Amino acid sequence: MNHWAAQKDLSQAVDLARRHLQDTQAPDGSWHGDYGGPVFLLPTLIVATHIVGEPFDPETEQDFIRFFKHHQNADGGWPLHIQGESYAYATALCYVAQRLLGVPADDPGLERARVWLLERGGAANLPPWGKFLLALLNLYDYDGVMPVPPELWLLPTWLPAHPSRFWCHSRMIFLPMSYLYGIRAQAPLTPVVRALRDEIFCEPYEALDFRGSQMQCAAGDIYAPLSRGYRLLNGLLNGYEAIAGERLRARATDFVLDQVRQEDENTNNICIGPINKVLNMLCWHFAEPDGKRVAAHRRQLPEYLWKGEHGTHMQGYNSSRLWDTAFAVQAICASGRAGTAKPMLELAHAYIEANQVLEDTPDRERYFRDPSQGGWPFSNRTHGWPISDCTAEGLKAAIALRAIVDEPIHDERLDDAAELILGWQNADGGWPTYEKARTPSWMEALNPSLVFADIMVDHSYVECTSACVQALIRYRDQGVDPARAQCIDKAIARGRDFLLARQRDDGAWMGAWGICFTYGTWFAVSALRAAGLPADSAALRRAAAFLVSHQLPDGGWGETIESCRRGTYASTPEGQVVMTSWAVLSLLQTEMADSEPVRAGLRFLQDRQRADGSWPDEAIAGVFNRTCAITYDNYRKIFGLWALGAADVRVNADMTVQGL
Ligand code: LAN
Repeated sequence: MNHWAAQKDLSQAVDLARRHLQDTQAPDGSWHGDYGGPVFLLPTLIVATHIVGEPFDPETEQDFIRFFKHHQNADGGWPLHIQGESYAYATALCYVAQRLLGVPADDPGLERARVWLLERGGAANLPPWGKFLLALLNLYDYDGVMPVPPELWLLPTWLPAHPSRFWCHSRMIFLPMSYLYGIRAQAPLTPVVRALRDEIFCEPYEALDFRGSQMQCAAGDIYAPLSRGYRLLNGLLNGYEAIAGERLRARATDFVLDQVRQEDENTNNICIGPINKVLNMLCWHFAEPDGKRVAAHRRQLPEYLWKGEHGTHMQGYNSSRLWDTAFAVQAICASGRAGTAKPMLELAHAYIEANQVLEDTPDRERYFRDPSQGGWPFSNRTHGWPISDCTAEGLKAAIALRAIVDEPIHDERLDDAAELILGWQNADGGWPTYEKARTPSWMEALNPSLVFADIMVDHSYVECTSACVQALIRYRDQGVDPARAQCIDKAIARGRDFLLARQRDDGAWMGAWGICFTYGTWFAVSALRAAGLPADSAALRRAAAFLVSHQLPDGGWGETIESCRRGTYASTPEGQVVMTSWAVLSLLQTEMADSEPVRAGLRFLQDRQRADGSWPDEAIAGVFNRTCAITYDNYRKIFGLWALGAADVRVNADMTVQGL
C-alpha cells in the first residue's frame, strides 16, 4: 500500500467518488435513490386504488404495466423481490393488478402466468395476506381468510399477545386489517373481478372450499411455516368469529379506527410503511363515504412511487434519504475530504438538521408509541417514526459535522437523541429497530405471514446495536457530566457484550437488514473497535479470518439473499462493490489492515469504478425479514467512497509516520 503510484491512483479514485457524490446531491441536501425491490407492493397498491376508485393517470398506469412485464420471470411467475424466484403470492397479485389495469386475459405474459399459478394450486394457495387482499376485492370469500378479529385490541394490554406488543410494522398492518376484517369490507363485484374468478382458481369459484383453504399455501411461498400454537389459535379465532356479537364488534372497530386515524395524523398520511399506507386508505373508504380522508391519503401516494428504468413501482418506504445522507456525510469525513467538501456537507447538514423529530406523538401512550423527541427517521421528518439506528447514524453524522459547519445542531438536540438511544436498549443489552421489545422472543411463534420471518417481535439486532454503541461513544467523548458518562458507559458495555455474544463460531456476524455477513460483520467490527477492543483481539482476528476466507478470485466479496434465508454464506460468482466495501472497511480495522486481501479489495473497487466516479448497478444489497430483498441505490457510491477513502487516509498517515 505504500507505493507512491498506488497511492496516487487511490487518491484519484477517492476524489472522483467524492465528486460523483457531490454531483448527485439533491437540492435539499439529501441523496435520492430508488428504494424498490419488493414486487408484491405495487399490486397491493393497484388493488387498493381500484377499490377506492382513485386510479392513476394513464401514463403512470402504463408504466406500472412496464414494471410488471419487465420483472416477470422466465417461468411465467413473478418473484417476491426483483432478483428472486417466482412466488404464488406475487404471481397472483401481479396478474390481478394487470387485469385491473386493463391488460386482457389473453395477453401472452398473463397466459403464461396463469399456467404457472394453476400448476401451484391457483389463488386458493396464496399466503394469508394474499387471500386477504383478494377478499377485499370480492375475489375470495372471507371464510377463506384466517380470522383477524378487532376485539383482540380490547384484551388487557399486559397479555404478551396483545397486538400493541407486536413489532410496529406488524402491528400497524394488523390494525387496519382487523378493521377491514371486522366489517368484512368488500368491493362490489365488477365485470373484471367476475372474469378473474374464472381465471385464477383451479375449480369453479362457487365450488371452492374457502374455509378449508385458510391455512393452505403453495410450498414455494412458505419460509416460516405456521406453528402448532398458531394453528390452535386459528381454530379458537374461527370459533370466536362464529359467535362474535355486534355490540362488542362495533366497540372494537371504533377503537381500531381511532388508532388508524392517529397513525395517519402522526405520519401526515404517509404511514409507517407501504402496506399499512394502502390498508389505512381502504379503511377510510369503507368507514367514511365522504371521501375526504381517502383524498388526503391519495395525495401522499406519490411519496411511495419511483419511476425507474424499467417502469414505475411502489417503494418499500417513502425513501431512505436520512439514512443515506447520514452515511454519505460519514463517508466523506472518513475519507479525509471534509475540507474540500464544505458546501456539500453544509447542505447535507441542513437536511439532517431539518429532519430530526422534535416532539413526541400526541397522547402517545394511548396510541402505544414510544417517545420520539430527538430521534431521526429513515426517510424524513414528515414520516416521523424514529428508528434506533437511524437516530444513531443521524447523531454520528451531526457530531462529525460540528467542527465543519457554520451553525451546528444545538447541544440539547444531541442530548435528546442520546436519551432516546439509551431508553431503547433491550434487556439483553442489544438494540431493537423502532421500539424496546414489548414481548418475549417466543411470540414469534404467532407469525401468521408464512412468507416472512421475525416480524412479531422487535428483537435486538447486530446492526442497530452497533450503530447505537458507536453513537453513544462519540456522544460521550464530546464531554458529558460524570454521572451521565457512567450511565452511558454501562450501556456501551452491555451493547459490546451483546455483540461479542452474537459472533458466530466462524467469526462472522449475521446482518438482518443488509446482505448479509459482510454487512453484519462491518457493523460489529466497527462498534467493537470503537468500544476499545484491540485490532489483534481474538474476536477481531476471527472476523478477519472469516472475511479473508470468502474473498473471491477477482479480489472482491459478494453475497446473495440466500445468505439471509439459509444463515450460511452464499457467494455471488463475482465481487460486488457494496459488499467488497463492507469487507474492506472491516479488515481496515483489524490486524489485516495492511495486507494483500485489502489491497486486492481496493484494486477491485478501483477497477470497477467508472470515469465519472460512479459504480455500475449490481446485485441487490438490502433485505428485510430474511426473504425480501430491497434496493439501496446510493450504497455503491457511498460505501465505495468510504472504503477507498478510509484506505487512502491510512496510506497518508503511514507516509507521514515514515516521513515519505
Ligand atoms: C426497513 C428500512 C430501514 C431499516 C434499517 C434502518 C436499515 C434497519 O437498520 C432497521 C430496520 C429498518 C427500519 C426497516 C425494517 C423493515 C422495513 C420497514 C424496511 C426494510 C423497509 C420496508 C420494511 C417493511 C417491513 C416492509 C413491509 C413488509 C412487511 C413484511 C411487513
